[in-house]
Amino acid sequence: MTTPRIHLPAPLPLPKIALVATIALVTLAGAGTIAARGLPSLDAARSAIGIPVRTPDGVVKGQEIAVLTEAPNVPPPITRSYATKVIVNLDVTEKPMRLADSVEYTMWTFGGSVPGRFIRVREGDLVEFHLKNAANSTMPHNIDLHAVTGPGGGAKASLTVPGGESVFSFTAMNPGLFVYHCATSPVPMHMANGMYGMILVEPKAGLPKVDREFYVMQSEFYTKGKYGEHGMQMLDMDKGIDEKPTYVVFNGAVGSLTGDRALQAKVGEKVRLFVGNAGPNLTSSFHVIGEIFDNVYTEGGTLAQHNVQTTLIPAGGSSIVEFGVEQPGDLILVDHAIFRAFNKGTLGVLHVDGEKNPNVFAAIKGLGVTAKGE
Ligand SMILES: [Cu+2]
Repeated sequence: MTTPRIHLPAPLPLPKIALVATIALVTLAGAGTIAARGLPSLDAARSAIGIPVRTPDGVVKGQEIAVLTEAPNVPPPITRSYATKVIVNLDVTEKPMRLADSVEYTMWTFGGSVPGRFIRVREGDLVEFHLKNAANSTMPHNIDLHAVTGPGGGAKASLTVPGGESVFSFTAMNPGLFVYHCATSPVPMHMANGMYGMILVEPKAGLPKVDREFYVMQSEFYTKGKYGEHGMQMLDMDKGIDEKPTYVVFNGAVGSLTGDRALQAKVGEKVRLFVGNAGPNLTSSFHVIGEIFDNVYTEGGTLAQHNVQTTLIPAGGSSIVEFGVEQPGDLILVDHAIFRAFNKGTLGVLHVDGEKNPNVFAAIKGLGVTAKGE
């Protein structure tokens, strides 16, 4: 009869015993704290972030006139290291514009385009906003910028009759990518007619350098006629109330980012898209077919997410997405609520030129049918 052998672990040297005992004591103490105070990790997270009550010191150096751009262009990055007074001159005009091939719509615009002009300021800047309403406008208009801390985002102070001009000022206290829109009654009508755009408040430290920046804004149009029905189209308020858009588009029209108007980049470049969603109703599932977002500043705020396939953009919200382009070809921008992309117009192209890298992607054997350019 053999005696079963019991293998005992080698005795711990003294310093290791001390370490294990310390860890055990700290763990026990931590458990006691949780029991006594609830959820200390949440408290810790809150105190780390804080809830600042901001008070601008009013110290600004000099002044400049804001460079405003039409989508898909973005004003140049801000190189200033101090706050200044930025004068924004934005003119509201109402005019017939192309919604799709042979389809026109009387757009109400901020700066003559849909979406409205892109505004770029720096955190801490004092913005003096001049809103003019063209003399031949049929309506009063105003502006609510989500970057504004103040009544109605500036809406009340900026209500402007045809032929008039309103001026108000605000300090851009929170960095981020913000939507602006008209907030004149009836608000849904003004928004459905094209009155929206975006303002970027660059953080004091700036944004990481990239090779290309583009401005893309999704929105819906509700027309009396069906999708693609030729001629001048009128707003269908019932479709708006039912949230059943006829068109869902990027940058104000079907095909605004395809063919000759496709966005352009080269292999090896870093791309940043400032993406907004004006709604007025739908949430966007923004996706780029053939790419993965390396960075996503969720909801246009400060939190950076990584390795994202599709980012959700609420109506009246935004997202900043960044990615490196590694392979030539056409990357396709869509709302991945996919009927919108293929049947309502939410389709754009980022064309990438450059050398193929078979280590990134290689088509080995298919059905013998190769699409042009693949
Ligand atoms: Cu308006």
